[in-house]
Amino acid sequence: MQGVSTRGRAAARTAAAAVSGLLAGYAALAVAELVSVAVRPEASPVTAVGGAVIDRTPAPLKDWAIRQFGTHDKLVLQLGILAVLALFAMALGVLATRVRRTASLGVLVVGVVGALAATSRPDSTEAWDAIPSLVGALVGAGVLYWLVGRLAAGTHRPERTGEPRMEPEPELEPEPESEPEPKLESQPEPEPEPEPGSAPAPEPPTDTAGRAQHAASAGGPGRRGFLLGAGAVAVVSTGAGALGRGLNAGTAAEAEASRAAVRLPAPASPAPELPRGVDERLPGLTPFTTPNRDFYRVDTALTVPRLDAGRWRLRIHGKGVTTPLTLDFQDLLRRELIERDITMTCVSNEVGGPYVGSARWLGAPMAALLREAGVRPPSQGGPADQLVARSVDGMTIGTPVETVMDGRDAMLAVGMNGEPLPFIHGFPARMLVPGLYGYVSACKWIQDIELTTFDAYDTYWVKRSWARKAPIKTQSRIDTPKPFASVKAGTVTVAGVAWAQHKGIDRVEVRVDGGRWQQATLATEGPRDTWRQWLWEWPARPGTHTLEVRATDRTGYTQTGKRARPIPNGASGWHSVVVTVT
Ligand SMILES: Nc1nc2c(c(=O)[nH]1)N[C@H]1C(S)=C(S)[C@@H](COP(=O)(O)O)O[C@H]1N2
Ligand SMILES: [Mo]
Repeated sequence: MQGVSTRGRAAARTAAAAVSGLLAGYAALAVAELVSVAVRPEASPVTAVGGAVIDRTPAPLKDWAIRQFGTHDKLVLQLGILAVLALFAMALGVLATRVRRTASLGVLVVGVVGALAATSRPDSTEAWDAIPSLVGALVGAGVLYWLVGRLAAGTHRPERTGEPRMEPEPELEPEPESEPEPKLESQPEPEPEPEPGSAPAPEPPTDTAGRAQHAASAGGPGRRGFLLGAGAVAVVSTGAGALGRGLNAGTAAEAEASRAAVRLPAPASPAPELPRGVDERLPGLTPFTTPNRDFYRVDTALTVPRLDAGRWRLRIHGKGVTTPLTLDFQDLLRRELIERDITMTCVSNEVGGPYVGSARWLGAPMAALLREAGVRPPSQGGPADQLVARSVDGMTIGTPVETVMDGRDAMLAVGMNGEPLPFIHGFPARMLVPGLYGYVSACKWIQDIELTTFDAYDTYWVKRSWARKAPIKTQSRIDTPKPFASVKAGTVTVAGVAWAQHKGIDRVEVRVDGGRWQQATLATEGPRDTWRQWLWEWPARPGTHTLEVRATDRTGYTQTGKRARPIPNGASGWHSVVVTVT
């Protein structure tokens, strides 16, 4: 039975080594979190690596992730990164029992990857962003080296006194990695580290088993020494991490206080009152105005920027700007604000998808601001045809200057449905341009507007093969009945929304099983930049049926049935829903 218990001890030792690796990783992340307080929260490694992964994810995979996980995609990504790190850390821990220094260097290499990710983020302007990852990794490497040293000491260098060792190992066994221990009779020659790709050692490495066996005679003290060390690392790391979290949260709390203190002024130009009939209020039908808590969110930010309105500035500068401007939040609030109902849509929205929402926005008109800065649209001889908005998190969004100045209600929004912008929707200010997809118009957490040309500069998504210009495509969606719903034969109300922002919806038609298109009833028309509800009473007969919808906008254009993926300039095709009638 000796063999079995030896193997049991070897397993326990491997487990302890894996735990050492985990603790080293935990310590590294905790310290990095703490150090990121001094740099910026976005420079903490998981956020940085996550951001770098997002930037490099091919569009189809990104679309897939959004489809699979919806708004949880970022959480899933972070958990995934943590899982990979945990596996890696455990492997390094186990490796460290053989080659302690090499494994500890491995931790440093992971730190360098984190540092590179942090400095390669678009919002990273300073090499400082590397510091949290590097410092964290140094600490992690030290912890691994130390803990595994205690483990080794516990298993094959028992204290003669039988007392647990409380102080760190006497700066431990000098390398080479293979132990220069007085050889125990039972132990084979120290094995050289295998070459990458070399044949596996003919014998399983027995030093672990040998040490474990020896540990049996060593008894508890070594194990206790390791456990004390491990416990200390866990406690100190948790403290450091919590402190880091707390301090980062403190900054966030200031931002929250600044948002709570905002008093939105009354608009100089209030939103036209919505006719009652714009909202049919049918069960299952999307409401005309989307409450803030239900409004879709699409962005690349792993940590939502929480800006202090008091410190916020917006710069307007670039080609053809005769008077560069720098505005603070109060400057913006003091302007003649407009209030408008506007329906926003994401270019990533699939036919029938959820990334569309309508809110009542309050903001400063952009055309007036640009004119004050001396900007003229290209049609009046201005030299800049592209307006590039930059956010504090490094997003760049390019909009045609002509469109921003063509008379539509392009604005720097500060209010959404009667409250300051929620943080996730861009507090303290964001851009909105009715009629354009968000990625070419709706910069959140905006801090800079540069006038330039489309020839001179490609923005974030354009670099990733999305279109430079992207007006929203006329679309319609069936909200009820839901796909694969089962409904009772008789009159079934089919209803949904249709949108063609800045054009307006003229007609919606529905057909069943590829039959004749039939006119749907339109809800009362709202402002031109909003969507429009529609409904159709369907005399439903038993069986499985396919419902399809298409809209015609006020330019006379009828939605094409030709299916297109969202990339490069928005999905097209008719939304269809299969239902069973019983
Ligand atoms: N800073 C920043 N602004 C951004 C984005 C982003 O990733 N970062 N995404 C854009 C996209 S693709 C869309 S569709 C809208 C979504 O705005 P919402 O999240 O408020 O609905 O924001 C736009 N503004
Ligand atoms: Mo989007």
